[in-house]
Amino acid sequence: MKFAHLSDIHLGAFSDRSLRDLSFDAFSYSVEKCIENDVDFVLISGDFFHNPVPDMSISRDAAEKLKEFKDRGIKVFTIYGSHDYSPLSASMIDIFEKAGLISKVQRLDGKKLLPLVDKDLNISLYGIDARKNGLDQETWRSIEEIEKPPNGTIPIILMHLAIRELLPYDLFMIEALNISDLPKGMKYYALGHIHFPGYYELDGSPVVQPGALFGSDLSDLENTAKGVKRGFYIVDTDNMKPEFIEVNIAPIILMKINLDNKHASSAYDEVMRNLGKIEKESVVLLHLEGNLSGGKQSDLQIHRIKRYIIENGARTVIHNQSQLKFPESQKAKFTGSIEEIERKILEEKISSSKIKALSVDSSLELLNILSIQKEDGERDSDYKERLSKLAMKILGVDESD
Ligand SMILES: [Mn+2]
Repeated sequence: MKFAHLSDIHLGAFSDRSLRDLSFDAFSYSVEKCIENDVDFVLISGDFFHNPVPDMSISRDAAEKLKEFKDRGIKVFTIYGSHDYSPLSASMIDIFEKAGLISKVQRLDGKKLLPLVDKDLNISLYGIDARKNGLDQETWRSIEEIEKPPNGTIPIILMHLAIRELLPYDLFMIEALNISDLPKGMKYYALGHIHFPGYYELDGSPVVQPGALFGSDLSDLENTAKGVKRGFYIVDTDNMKPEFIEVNIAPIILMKINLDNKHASSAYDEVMRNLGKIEKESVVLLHLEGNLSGGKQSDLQIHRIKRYIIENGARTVIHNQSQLKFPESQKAKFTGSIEEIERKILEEKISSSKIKALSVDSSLELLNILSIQKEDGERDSDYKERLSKLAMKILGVDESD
């Protein structure tokens, strides 16, 4: 018997359309590979979706893929990840479960963890759901007893949390369990949460972390560009040996351009000078860094640079200039708290404005609207409407106009 172990698929992550599509393609390709390899069941160790209530189109496409498993009698088991768990509303995972496309594994009786026993597959699945950030280990720490699996079944546990021994070097400071904290006696430990692949053994049983299937943010993509492998595992239950199936859906290229002591307007030329051959359909991560000698944001001509890279074959360009510093002279004109600085800048701009402007207070109110967060489960359209209603009110515009 064979099973697949995937994790951190994060469907619906990324605002960039191409990246969101690629993350779905990675899942779609993995489903194909699972079917091709004749797996009997599939484990997903959390973060199937990036949000508990994802976009309708992503949910539809995901349902279509899960249906391909169902039509072939391949059962899919999951736990909540920190991203697809919602304390307030139902999660899309719950809807898929009700529709019979996926089964949630966690069974708790007070402080006792029970297995989900599947007689057809002869497996006992234990699962620990994640909660929101920081609470990932809370459920696990509260468990006092684990019910024994029925004789002859294979015990497997799914967990969405960090294990110290499987952390990459640069995450060493995050809160994590030790391998010795894991319950003994399982034949396979299906981990999720950390976006790097990792492998360990506990009393001869594999402790496996597939990592992110594609990634959920730019630092994941940067790690892919630097050589971190993306994919999932297929395990033969005869020998419990996990085999990594690489999922390389598009080339991801990191382009770092150092602009130390250069004027902002030289960015375009520097990119041209450093631009190697752009692989077709690649994702280019353009990182501008360094201390500029002069110039301002608009001198960088980001749009022109992006257009050039796209015209030369890239699928998309994601630009990051968090490590780029403009000259000191442009900074620190005002000092104080953020609120005080905002007020001073507005006072200056409004007093020098030749057109009729809003008052400083109204401008600040308007600015504050932009910091209102979307509520958990709120639809994009409802959120936009809520914000624009508030803005209209401040502007004194009658909505029926
Ligand atoms: Mn994740």
